[in-house]
Amino acid sequence: MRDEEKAKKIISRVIELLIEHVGLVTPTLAGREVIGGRFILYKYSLGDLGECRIIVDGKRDFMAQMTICLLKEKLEPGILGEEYYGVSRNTGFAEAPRGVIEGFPRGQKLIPKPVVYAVNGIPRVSVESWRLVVEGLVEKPLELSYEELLSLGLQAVNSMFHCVTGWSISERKWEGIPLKRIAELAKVKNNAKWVLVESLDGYTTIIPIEDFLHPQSILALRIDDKPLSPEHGFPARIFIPHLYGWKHAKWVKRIIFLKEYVDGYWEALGYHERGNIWREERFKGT
Ligand SMILES: Nc1nc2c(c(=O)[nH]1)N[C@H]1C(S)=C(S)[C@@H](COP(=O)(O)O)O[C@H]1N2
Ligand SMILES: [Mo]
Repeated sequence: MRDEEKAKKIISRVIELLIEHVGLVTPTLAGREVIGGRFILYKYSLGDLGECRIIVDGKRDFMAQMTICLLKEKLEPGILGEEYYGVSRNTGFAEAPRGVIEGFPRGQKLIPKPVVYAVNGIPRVSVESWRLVVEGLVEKPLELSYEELLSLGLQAVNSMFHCVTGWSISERKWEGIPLKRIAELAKVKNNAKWVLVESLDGYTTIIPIEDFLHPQSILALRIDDKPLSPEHGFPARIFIPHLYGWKHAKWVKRIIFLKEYVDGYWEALGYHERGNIWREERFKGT
């Protein structure tokens, strides 16, 4: 199979480089996943070293990219070079997405119910002691309780939701605090370029400031007139209609404004810095 051949070619090159720098490594194919009907993700296990994910673009005759997740102390990312390593970089910002809830993005299929994702499990949250912390490049760090958030006033956003793996759910009524409002309350400094969101379970994701401040971006507390359910992120999750689902961190604990880009959980595994659904920004470098 052609795509698998391409993946094999990349993994052999990676292994050569690894052998040169760390010694003998044997990859074993651990899984294959079709993403967005267009990319094929091959997961190779590298034993102790971690995992190597190779993404092949089935349509264009070109090896899209790969990202390698290794024990940091064993291997510095730089040695694989930009071509082979999913180098984190700011690829610039999109024009404002045309009609955020209009149309249907390429490579997506509607399914009736969202799939629940929880890479680190579903945390139990006591809403009385839960606080949203807002810090980093702000003049006024915040610590807000659930009640305080509610009192800021909710904005409804009727929108679909799109997971990067290719499933979407139809329009729902998401309600929450505009992220722009939170940024204003914290008096975000103008050198802030990225927003790292951290969840109670340790999950993280990173969002460009432009997308964070978009008028339809909210810290969602409710869906379809009910509070979020525990598995869908109670008490609060990010909801940004024009970004893929992995940017919608559930069980949010901390919002940190940063000057420089850092990888979150999926970004470290090769997912895109921004993740705009209209530009099909699924993986870094695509
Ligand atoms: N804390 C946390 N947030 C998360 C995830 C996760 O594993 N942990 N998965 C993300 C991904 S990949 C998607 S598609 C959506 C899925 O939302 P759902 O579980 O409510 O369907 O949650 C996102 N937020
Ligand atoms: Mo996702």
